[in-house]
Amino acid sequence: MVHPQTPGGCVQTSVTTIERFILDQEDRYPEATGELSNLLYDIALAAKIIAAAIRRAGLVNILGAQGAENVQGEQQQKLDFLANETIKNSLKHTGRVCVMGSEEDEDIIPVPPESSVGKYAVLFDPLDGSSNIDVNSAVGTIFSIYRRISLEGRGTVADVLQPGCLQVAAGYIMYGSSTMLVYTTGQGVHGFTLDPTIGEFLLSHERIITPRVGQYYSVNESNFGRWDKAVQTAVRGLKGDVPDAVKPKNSRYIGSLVADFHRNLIAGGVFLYPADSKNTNGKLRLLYEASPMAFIAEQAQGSATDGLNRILDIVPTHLHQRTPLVIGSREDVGFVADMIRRVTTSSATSGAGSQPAS
Ligand code: AFP
Repeated sequence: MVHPQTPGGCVQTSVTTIERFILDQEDRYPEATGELSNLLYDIALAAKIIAAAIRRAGLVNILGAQGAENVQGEQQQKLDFLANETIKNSLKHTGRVCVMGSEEDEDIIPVPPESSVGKYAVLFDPLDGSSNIDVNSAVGTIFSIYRRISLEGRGTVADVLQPGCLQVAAGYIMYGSSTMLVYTTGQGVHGFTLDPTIGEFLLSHERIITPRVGQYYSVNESNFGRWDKAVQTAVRGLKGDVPDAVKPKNSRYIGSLVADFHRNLIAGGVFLYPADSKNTNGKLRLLYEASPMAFIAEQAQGSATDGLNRILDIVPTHLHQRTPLVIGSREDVGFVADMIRRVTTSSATSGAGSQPAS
């Protein structure tokens, strides 16, 4: 990582800020208007405000539930609310956005009538993994940007219901031991670490490539008994049941998608949130979680499926749609798909169905 103040006390005089990096990338496209670059800075600014609030959370009385429930019927945490408002306020008056969608809001979020509109639709999960907030574990923000498809006026729901393969940018901010912003505009994946002493995101991970085979599998195994036989067999395989097909992996699971995904992106691994008998379409949201992470995974040469099908090809039908997710190192995601396909086919031919194994 590049840090302006090295441990020896020597000041590093050549650093790449996120602003300079985005501008350098934009220079490669003479037709670029700069609108997307500015939108990415707007998000980076919102991230700094949220990071500062999270750092102070233990000191000021903003930890804990706010009282209201969000559209998923979950208790909204105070920091969820703050993060949601911060992002909306950072984007709605910029003239770069035509409509927004947030995991915390039931409907699309229009740009206020007094503000001009731009050509982008932005979707975000303002504070993912928020049940970890009270125990001081890593949480994150996830964002996804599409070019509008409506021709004029305020954006519409059609602008946000686009398949992930049409994203123009996606990224996440991880509020962990340090704050990191990782994004892609379809030109590779780049990571920046917030230097709190100067308040800037500095380039720390240029062109991230995820290992083809990972060392970790990440899944909430307390759901094991609720998975169908195909998923159970795949997870057993990752643990070492079929060493000829896949090297046994170590388990790591935080329960905060950004943190679990980020670790596997850097170190290699596969994250799974399959469907189960309670969450029959999986738990994670296609638009706010799966699609942006899938875009990043593919740009880092990893992959992402719903178990069988590519996430980026799914055409959403509603804002808060859920999907099963298997994401990470390419060969590991492929192994899970192979196992699911094999067990499902053999259960269908034997007439046994793919019910949970005993
Ligand atoms: P919260 O935001 O409610 O904590 O949910 C986090 C999340 O959407 C995602 O970040 C995790 O990967 C997943 O849920 C964890 O779910 P389980 O607690 O069921 O394992």
